[in-house]
Amino acid sequence: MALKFITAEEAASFINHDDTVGFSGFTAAGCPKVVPAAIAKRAKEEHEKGNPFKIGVCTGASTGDKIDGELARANAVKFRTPYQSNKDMRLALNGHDAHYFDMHLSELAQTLRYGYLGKINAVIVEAADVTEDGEIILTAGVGIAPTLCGLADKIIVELNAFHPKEIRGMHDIYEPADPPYRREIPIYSPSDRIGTAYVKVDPKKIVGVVETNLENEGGEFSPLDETTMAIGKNVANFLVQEIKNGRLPKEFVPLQSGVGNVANAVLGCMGENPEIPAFNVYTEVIQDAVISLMKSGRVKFASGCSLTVSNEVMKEIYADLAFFKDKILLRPQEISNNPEVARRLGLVTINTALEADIFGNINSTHVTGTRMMNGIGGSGDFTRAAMLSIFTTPSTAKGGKISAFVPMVSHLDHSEHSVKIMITEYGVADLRGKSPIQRARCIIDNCVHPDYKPLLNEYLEMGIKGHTPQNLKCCFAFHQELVNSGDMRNVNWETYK
Ligand code: 0RQ
Repeated sequence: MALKFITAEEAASFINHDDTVGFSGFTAAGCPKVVPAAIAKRAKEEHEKGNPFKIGVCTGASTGDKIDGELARANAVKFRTPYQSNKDMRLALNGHDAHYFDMHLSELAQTLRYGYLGKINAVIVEAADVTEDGEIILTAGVGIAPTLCGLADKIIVELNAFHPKEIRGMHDIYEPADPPYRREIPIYSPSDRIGTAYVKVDPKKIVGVVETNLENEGGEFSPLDETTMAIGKNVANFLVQEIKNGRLPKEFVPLQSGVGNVANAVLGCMGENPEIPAFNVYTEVIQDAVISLMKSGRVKFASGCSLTVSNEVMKEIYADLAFFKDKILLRPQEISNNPEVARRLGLVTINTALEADIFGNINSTHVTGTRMMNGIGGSGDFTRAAMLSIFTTPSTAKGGKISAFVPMVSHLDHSEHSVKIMITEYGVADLRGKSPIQRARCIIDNCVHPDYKPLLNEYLEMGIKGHTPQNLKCCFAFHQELVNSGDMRNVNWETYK
């Protein structure tokens, strides 16, 4: 069946008010770029005519500004799932202009297949290649594209010439059967290939192909600062000790690490540490540090859901595909983040806390318990299933006015039962085999900023009884003080008791 080439505006005309629309990609990698902007433009035009125009938006994870930014600014979002990190989308979610379901990333594909989120009317998918018989070669990110293509009534392809057709072979597309027919996912090592190189769709569903030639958005890393480097070194040194003490196998286990500068620094420090053997990565986002460690032989193989790398590194990969192609596999997030596989492979997982409490509970998502920052992302998929789950955070935020450690988290994403290790620029708190009061002492001694140690010690010294010694009148004093005076250091326990 011949492919029909259309403009972005024509593609946008296939999308109607109240539709649920899926987008390919994971982070800005692999996201369509011109059709979402055309949908946003269409929404604005409809609004000007007095007509409603809002769509449900399902993606792999966060996206570029072309999806989340454009659609949020056009007030064109009815609901959004499963993860975002865009300032305008954040405003829309926190202002109740759009509803947000913050979901474990591994669960979204099956949630859609089970029908819990209703019908998928259309999917916009970025491709490096598409054939007349319906084989789509994805680009730098997979996300939930295979599931969306299976479920959607209409498929719009953004054929992006920036990505070479020769990327074919870097993806491993696999969808498990749904219960009661599901079998084990047969991945026993990060490099195991279990699926196809392409997404196979019914070619009759492809309503049009829009040609582009555009780099991924964003993806640059800020220069590493002292705090980030100290966290990275603390993680690397801790893992070396674990190997020396026989608590991690000497050949090491695959590593998962979250997004951002801290994750990039941790990987860099691990790569530089000669006492850590060359390792494999089984993660969601493959960042710049992984690629540079691959070149130096320190990372042997990386399985992920996206190449969330700077454009400079993306070009490097494409210039030397022969080197990288047998060292990288891009999988759907249902597989890259699969808890069954994470538990089997015995991952060391490293994710970021927005705040933690002294008893080891983690808030990764809500500022002062109310305002959504980004979302839980894949951190829950990996943390609960890990062999060793690590959370990192700088000990303070906003120039010291906010302590990352509080008596009780204002929102809970990862509980004390799943969190094994906390690491800041000050040190490491090993929470394994410790009671709540022991965990609290360990975190205060090793991770908390000196400005906040006396306050948190005083909290414990209030003599509160109970297995977890919380004072229900004072447990949110840090947050209340931030609201009242703008600085958690001003807490006076007498005011709150
Ligand atoms: O604010 O942007 O105004 O400077 O939060 O903090 O320290 O720059 O760190 O960019 O790694 O983000 C948890 C949000 C950290 C992220 C979070 C303020 C701080 C700054 C950003 P500014 P940093 P990061 C991967 C897996 C989700 C869970 C996860 C995240 C801004 O890592 O979304 O790991 N994780 N998922 O000043 C108020 C606090 C604060 C605070 C920091 N306690 N209160 N503001 N900030 N702590 C995702 C995927 O699955 C794709």
